[in-house]
Order: sequence, then structure tokens, then C-alpha cells
Amino acid sequence: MTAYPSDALSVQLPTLKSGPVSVAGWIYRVRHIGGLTFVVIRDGQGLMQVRHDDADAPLPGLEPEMAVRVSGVLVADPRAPGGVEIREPAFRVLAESESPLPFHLGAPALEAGLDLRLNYRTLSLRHPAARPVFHLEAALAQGFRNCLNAQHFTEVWTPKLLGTASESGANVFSVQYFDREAYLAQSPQFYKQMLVGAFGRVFEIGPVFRAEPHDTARHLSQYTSMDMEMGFIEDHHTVMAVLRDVVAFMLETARPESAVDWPKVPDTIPAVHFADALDLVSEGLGEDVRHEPDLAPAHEQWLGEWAKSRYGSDFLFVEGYPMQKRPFYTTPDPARPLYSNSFDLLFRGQEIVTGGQRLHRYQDYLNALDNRGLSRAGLEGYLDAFRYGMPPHGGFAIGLERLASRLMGLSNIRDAALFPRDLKRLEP
Ligand code: AMO
Repeated sequence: MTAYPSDALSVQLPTLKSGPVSVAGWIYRVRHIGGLTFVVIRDGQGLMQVRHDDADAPLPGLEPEMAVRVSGVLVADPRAPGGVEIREPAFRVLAESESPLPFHLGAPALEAGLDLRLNYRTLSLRHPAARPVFHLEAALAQGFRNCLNAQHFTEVWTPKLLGTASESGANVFSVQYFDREAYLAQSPQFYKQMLVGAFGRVFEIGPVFRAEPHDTARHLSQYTSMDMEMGFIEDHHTVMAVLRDVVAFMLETARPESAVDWPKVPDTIPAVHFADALDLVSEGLGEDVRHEPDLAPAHEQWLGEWAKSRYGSDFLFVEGYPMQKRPFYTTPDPARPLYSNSFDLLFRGQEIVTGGQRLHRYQDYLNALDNRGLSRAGLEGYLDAFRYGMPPHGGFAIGLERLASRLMGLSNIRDAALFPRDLKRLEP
């Protein structure tokens, strides 16, 4: 278990050798060993050991998860977690905790099944093993933001209540909006494109909603989308180059001190065309998948292993997905119009990013909607954006929980969401 000083102390520790100290946190563990009682206090940052000599005045009744304040003398002791411990403690109980707890929190690993962990989320988040993924997400978001700010992107916040579906009608949540129906945003897609016409380069980190009918380990009904969109691009390759730098910067920002096997982003991420990817998978799996319009999870997995052994890369671009599987706003490949100027980025065999070049001419949008039998109703404001000199543009969206759970090697994306929403879960 990682042992590190509690927050009150982590600020003071570099200068503090020994002396009077006061810390606050929750009772993590109490152990009696040979006339001594060792109490480990936990706060949002770490653990601190407190040593009490049983010959001294008795301790108050201490139960796991009580909130306490401890005053005493800080003493360096290499045997203690973090190399220091508090002696001669005086405990003040700030809040009682019910017992028994639904699961034991004082062990190095949290021994509770996924449902139990999620049902008692505020408690399971107290376990030190449950929180690193959320610190990682915060750092990844900070890296995303800092990288794009440095490249003169403007951070924006777009509406989440929409009059039309933003990706497709299939997995959209509808809600009652006064006397009419509205939809929860499946992405900021339309708005980030519209804003390119004014700001040139924008990004957003925000919630998106997908009425996912699949109960899988990689889908949530609400997740955090890290979106960018930029104007005046050559084609989707301009966007892929920016994405490479953004991901490299994010990983550098978020690299934990103790990281082993932290992925390295190659200077140029290997890229394979969708059609070639299907050829490779067909040969590799010994099963003809050349007719497939999309990559199944097993195909992505195989391609991830192929990229690792062929290029030593954890990352692989697949570009040129068939137009039939991409949304109407996608630009076709001028040389092979059945394929698109779009891409996915796979990380360790799983899609974590989708992006591409968009149509930018008004008439192209009208044609694309007509060809797909889609109505223009409700899209008027979006379509207007393309009537007044919208430049060639494109962008991408990274799924934050997907990336973080993959980086941490978590087997279920729900552990990378504070309060996950899925097919069955709307509480807590
Ligand atoms: P897409 O729908 O592929 O593209 O989503 C982009 C990325 O979001 C993540 N993701 C999910 N994560 C958790 N649960 C889900 N249900 C879920 N669905 C998607 C994935 C995925 O790669 N507008 C386009 C992006 C663009 O072209 O700019 C879009 O939303 O990591």
C-alpha cells in the first residue's frame, strides 16, 4: 500500500522534523501490538500512523471511519508508513461512524464486488486504492487543457439540452422540456463546429449522454468527453498530428511518480487504413471480416497487439472508416469516396478517440442529409453556420473514462466514473 503523509502534514513535512502537530482525518485501522496501539489516520491525500502507549491515559473508543482530530508530537521513525508517526496523541472525535461497515476498508485491497462498491460509493471512494484513477483523470484533463491553451484554442461550454440529436437518433435520451421534447447532448459536435466559424479553435471538457443499450465494461450512459475542433486544416491528418501532441502532453502531465510501464507516444503514431486493417485482421484471426463496415472489439484487440509487436507502439491510428458508418457531417475521402477522412485512435487495443474532417460547404450538408434520408428540421441553426465562409475544419473527442481505465488497467470502466450511469444504475 502506498503510504504517504496526510494533507495537513504533506504541506509542512519538508520543513518539519519533529514537534507538535495536529492532523484530521478518518480512522483507517487500529491495531494492538505488545502494549502499544497503532492507529492509522487517513485523509484525502494519504495515511499517517499514530502510536499510543497503552500505559498512558486510555484512548476514546475508536471505530473505523470515525472523523477525528489528533494532536501530538511528530517523530521520525523509519518503520512507520511515510517515515514519521505521531506520538503522545490526544484524540478528539469529530463524527461517529455507523458500524458494522458494509465492507472492510482497512485492508490494502478493497474486497467488495462492483455492485456493492458502487451502491456505497462515498464509502468505497475512501479506500486509497479507489481514488488514484480520479487523480489521474484530473491530471489528464489538466494536460488536455494546458496543451490546447498553449496552441491558442479557446475553452468553451456548449448546451447539453438540445432540440435535436447530435450524433444519431439511436442512442439519445429524450427529456421533457417545458411543453416539448428535448434531448440530452450525445456530444458537443454541432456546437464545436459552429464555434470554429467564430473562434477558429475551440475545446471543451464536459459531460455527454448516450442511451447505451449495451451492458458492457466499456460503455457508460454518461461520460466525460474531451473535444476539440479547429479550422483551416488541410485534411484529417492535420487533426491527427495535433491529437498525437495532445495525448503525449496529457500522458506526460499525468505520469505518476511511481509509474512502471507508462506508455510512450511515438513521434509519429503508426496509421493503417481501415481496408488494410480488415485485411490484417482477416489474416491474423483466420476469419474473413473484409465485408464488415466497422471494427468489432475483438478486431481492435488484435490490431492493438499487432501494433505493439510490429511498431512497439501502444497506439494505432485506423483511418478511412467507411462513410456508411460515419455521421453525415463527415468528409468523404476524395480519392475513395466510399471511405472517409476520419479516424479512430486505438490505445492498447481499444478505441479511445474518434475524429475526422467535417464537411464545410452548405450545399454539401444539404446533399449529405438528403442522401441519407435525414430531415433538416431542427438543424437550421447548425446548417446556417456553413453559409458564411466556414473553413475546412475537423476535430476529435477523447473519452476520458475510457482512457483512464485503460491506463490504470481497470477491467471495468465503471471504476473510472465517480457515480457511474448505466443501463440499470441511476443511484447514487
Ligand atoms: P464517438 O461517438 O466515437 O465520437 O465518441 C468519442 C469517444 O468517446 C468515448 N465513448 C464512450 N465512453 C464511454 N461510454 C460510452 N458510451 C462511450 N461512447 C463513446 C470513446 C470514443 O472514442 N462527435 C464524435 C467525435 C468527433 O468526431 O469529434 C464522437 O462523439 O472513447
